[in-house]
Amino acid sequence: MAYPSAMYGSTNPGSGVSPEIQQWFSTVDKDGSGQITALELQSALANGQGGTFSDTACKLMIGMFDKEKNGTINVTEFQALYNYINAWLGVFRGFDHDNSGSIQESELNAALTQMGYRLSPEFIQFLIKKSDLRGHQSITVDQFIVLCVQIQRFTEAFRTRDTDQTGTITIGFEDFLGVALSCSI
Ligand SMILES: [Ca+2]
Repeated sequence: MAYPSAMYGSTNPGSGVSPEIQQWFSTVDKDGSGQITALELQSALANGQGGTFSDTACKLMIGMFDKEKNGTINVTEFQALYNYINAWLGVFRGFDHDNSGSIQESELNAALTQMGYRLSPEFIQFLIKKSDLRGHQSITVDQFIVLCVQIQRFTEAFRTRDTDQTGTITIGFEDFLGVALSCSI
């Protein structure tokens, strides 16, 4: 088993918020509270990216950038999230070789291989099936983000326990439950 290099982009938003982001944020933040929820984010992504992101993907991303852990993000966090999504869109487009707008088995295999994972064809098929519940044999960009983030979280949890780097760990029951419940989305 080979470990991937870090996939997270910087979550540091830097100092300024661009006018474009500020404007988009204001449109989404209908009540002007200065905070947006996963639900509001979902409507923004539906309008802004020409597709609808799943509840799971929106909650995942809000959770990643919501520093106060109150389920909402402010404009600075929104900009970091926006950059993060754009980076993922770039990765996704790079691996969608046939420009179908979705990732097929061979494309997912290429993507995960480039990220440093060595996974069997059977496991790649399992990942596709798990993401694509309607049996369409392909995954969308938000499913791709959720999948990659989840794999990365579990990999990180595994790596910290695989101290001798053999690709095998012994794990206690409670530790196992802790990993499963904290890494799942
Ligand atoms: Ca494709």
